[in-house]
Amino acid sequence: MSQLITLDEFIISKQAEHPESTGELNQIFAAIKLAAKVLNREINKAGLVDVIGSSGIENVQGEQQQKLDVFANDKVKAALMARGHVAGMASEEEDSFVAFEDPYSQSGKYVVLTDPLDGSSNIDVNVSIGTIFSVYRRKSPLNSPVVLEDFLQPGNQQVAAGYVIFGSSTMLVYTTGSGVHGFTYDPSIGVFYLSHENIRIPDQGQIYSVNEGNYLKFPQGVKRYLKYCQEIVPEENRPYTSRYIGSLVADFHRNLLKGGLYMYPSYANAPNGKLRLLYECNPLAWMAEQAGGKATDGHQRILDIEPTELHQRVPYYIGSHNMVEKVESFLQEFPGGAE
Ligand code: AHM
Ligand code: MG
Repeated sequence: MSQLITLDEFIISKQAEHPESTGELNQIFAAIKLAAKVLNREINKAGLVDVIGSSGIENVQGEQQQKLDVFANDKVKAALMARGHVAGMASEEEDSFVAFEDPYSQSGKYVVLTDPLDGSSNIDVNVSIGTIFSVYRRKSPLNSPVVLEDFLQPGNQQVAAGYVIFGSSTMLVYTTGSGVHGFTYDPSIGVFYLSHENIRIPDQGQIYSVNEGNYLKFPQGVKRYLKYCQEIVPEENRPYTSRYIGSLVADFHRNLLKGGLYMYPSYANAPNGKLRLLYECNPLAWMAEQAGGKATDGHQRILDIEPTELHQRVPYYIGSHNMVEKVESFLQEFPGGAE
C-alpha cells in the first residue's frame, strides 16, 4: 500500500501551492477536526450513555432538538472559539448568530455556518448522521463584533465547505475550491487519512433520493420526473434505484461517490421545502459543483441565491449534472404546484 497522507499533511501540501495563504483556514480545519473527534466518540457510544432522545427543547424553527444536537452545537462552538481566527458562528440550532466576544476571536477574518448534527431523527436508530460546515470571510471590520451581514452572503462567497459523516466509518470531506477531498478517520490513533482524493461525481447516475411519502404534495414537474425515473427503459438504465436515508449528508455522500440525484422539493404548505440554504444547501452545493455536479432550487443555481434571513429554506435538487438538468426540464415543462 502506498504511504498514507494525513489531513494535516494534505492541507499543508495544498498550502504550499498557494504561498500567499496565511494558514488561518488550517486552524479552522483543526477546530472542526477536534469537534469531529469528540462527536465521533459520543455518537459511537450513544446507546450506552444518556445522549439519545429529545432534549425537551424546541429550536427556533419549532423542531425538537435531540440531546446530541445540543451537544454537537456546543462542541463545534467551543472548538471554533478556542482557536481564534473565527469571529462568530451561525448554527441551525441557535436562534440567531453568535458573535464571539474575546478580542482574539474578534480579530479573526472568518465566520462559520453549521448544521452541527444533520439527520438528527436518525440518531436513536443507529443510522448515519453528519456535521456540515461552511466558512466565509466576514464583511464587517476586524476587531469588532460580527454582524448579521457577515452571515447573509451567497454561497458563491464560501472559502471552505465540507462535512463529517458518521457512518460505517467516519469521514471528513471538504473543498476549498480546488476539488473535493475525503479523509477517513482511524479511531485507534485519532487521525484522518486521505482516502478519496479529487472526488468526481458521475455526470449521470442511477439513484434518486427523495421522501416519496410526500409525493401527492409535490409540484407537477417532480411527480412527472419520478414517473420518468420509474419507467422501464433498459437502454437508459431505467428504472433508476430509489435510495433515501433521511440524512442529507449520508444521501449526498452516497450520490457523490456513485452518481445520483437528491431532491427536497417544495411541497404543499412548504413552498420553500425543508432544507436550510445557509447551513445545509450552500456547502453541499459548492462541493457538488467542485466535483463536477450541479445544485439548483429547480430554476436557479443555489450558490447565487442572495440570502435574506439566517434560517431561510429553499427547494433543493443536487447531484449528478445530467440528472439535475433533467428534473429542471420537467419543472419547466410542467410548472404547476401540488394539486
Ligand atoms: P435536520 O437538520 O433537522 O436533521 O433536518 C434535515 C434532514 C435532512 O438530513 C434529511 O434529508 C431531511 O431532513 C429528511 O426530512 P424528511 O424526514 O422530511 O424526509
Ligand atoms: Mg440538517
